[in-house]
Amino acid sequence: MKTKVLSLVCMFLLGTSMVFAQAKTEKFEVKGNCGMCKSRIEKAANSVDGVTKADWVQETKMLTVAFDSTKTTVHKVQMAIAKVGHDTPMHKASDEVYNSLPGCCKYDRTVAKKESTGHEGHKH
Ligand SMILES: [Cu+2]
Repeated sequence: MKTKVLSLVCMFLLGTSMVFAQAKTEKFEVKGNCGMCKSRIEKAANSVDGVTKADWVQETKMLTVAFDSTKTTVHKVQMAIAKVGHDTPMHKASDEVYNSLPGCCKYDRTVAKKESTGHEGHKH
């Protein structure tokens, strides 16, 4: 009887912890240039369900985002930002969206070009 009550209490505790919102704050780099980028990035982040706060700092290119981890993930937030044209560590914006950005917003994109192997292998 006693163990039954205990297991019920355990189940109750597990259940409630899943219901309560899990506030989380993450910080990551988002490529951008100007104030227009700032509002675009923050708007994209805020459009994600579960995001409660988004703040991008132009000088450091760092976005601080607060969200409910039961509703969304950093992954989803970064995906939404990449969709509007800004590169994030996890997701890169497509060339198409990037090219459609206003001139001032075309941030420096250091494209890591894959070099074709120049080594032919020695012949004997
Ligand atoms: Cu801009």
